[in-house]
Amino acid sequence: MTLGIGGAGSRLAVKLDPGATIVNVSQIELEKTPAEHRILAMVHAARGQLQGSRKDPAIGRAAFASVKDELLALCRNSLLFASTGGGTGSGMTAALLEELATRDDIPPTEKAVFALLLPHAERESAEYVNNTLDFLRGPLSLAIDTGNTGNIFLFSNRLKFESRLPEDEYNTMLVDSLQVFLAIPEKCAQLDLLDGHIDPEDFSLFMSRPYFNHFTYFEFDPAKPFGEQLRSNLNPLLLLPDNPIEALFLLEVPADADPAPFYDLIDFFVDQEVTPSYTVVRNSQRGKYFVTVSLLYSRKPAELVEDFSRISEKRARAKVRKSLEQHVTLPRLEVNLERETKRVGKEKGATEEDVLAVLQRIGKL
Ligand SMILES: Nc1nc2c(ncn2[C@@H]2O[C@H](COP(=O)(O)OP(=O)(O)OP(=O)(O)O)[C@@H](O)[C@H]2O)c(=O)[nH]1
Ligand SMILES: [Mg+2]
Repeated sequence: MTLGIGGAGSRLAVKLDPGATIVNVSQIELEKTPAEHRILAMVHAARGQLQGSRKDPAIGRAAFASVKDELLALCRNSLLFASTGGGTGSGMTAALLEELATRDDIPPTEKAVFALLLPHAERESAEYVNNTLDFLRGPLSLAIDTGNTGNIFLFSNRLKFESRLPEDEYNTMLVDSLQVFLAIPEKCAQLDLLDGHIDPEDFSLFMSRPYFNHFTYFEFDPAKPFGEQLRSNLNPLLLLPDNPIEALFLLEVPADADPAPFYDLIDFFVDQEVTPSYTVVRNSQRGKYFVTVSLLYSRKPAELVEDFSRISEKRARAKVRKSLEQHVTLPRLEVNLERETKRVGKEKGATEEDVLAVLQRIGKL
């Protein structure tokens, strides 16, 4: 089952799965996206049904009440898409995550997997950025702490803006990329097995773990260290990963090539104290080794916010810093300027008179 909430969420969900269910507060936006199932969430506003959440997550949250039971049932064992910037996607998904966090342990087979789309902070509006910060720090962290979500993919719009790509083309890139990862169990079933074995149950269990999932894929050259190749082939559509807690890989070996290089990948992960799940298959269609790898990693809320700011530039970093400052209260330091200056002056080899003269000149004393 695939679910899409809000504008971006709906477009991505339907692109991945034409049978997806989409949810919106806007009847117009709902009708614009061809989907098999559409759910209109109601907002009881004085002016009747709204055309959108005006980038206000409070409206998305309020609308969640009207579809709560339906969404909770639908999100079981589902893949849910939403942007973290818009009002509908982030508000409704925030309310859903908070609801999931209140549940007793959700069994692995019923966990929801989240594909979240983050704005490119340097180029997108302050509302989108602030909604994202609230979302990452609050509901997302809460739900992960309770262990009640499956994997979380943190997609970013950075490359879309940097490469000036049309929205629909970028959506296709995101979905195609995700498909490569999701195709692992199918490839394991269809191609000739050489070593290891990831069956659909193993794959579902991996997906049900409450961690961030950074996946990527590339042609692997067994003559070079795997770690270097992984670092230079991280997925540019996703936020950067941290050290993995769990890992999974599929190595496709060309016709007549030796499967043994897969031991390099195992050694690499074992060095990081991770025992990976893996499958090695023969794929005669390939001229070179091809690896699809997924790293599950965990982040604290503040680190998540930093990850988000790391992909942004100066303007956005200032915005993120301001927002962090609002939440971190630093103790006030009482400093006697004259005493402190004399101390620093002494350390630096200047006489007290030199330092005091400078301070007087700049009007500090
Ligand atoms: N890649 C991509 N990004 C999108 C798309 N549509 C919106 N966005 C991004 O998603 C964020 C806005 O969220 P939307 O999903 O449009 O908003 P919404 O959830 O419908 O909420 P409201 O419209 O405010 O009610 C911004 O960061 C946009 O750049 C899309 O089709 N593709
Ligand atoms: Mg919208």
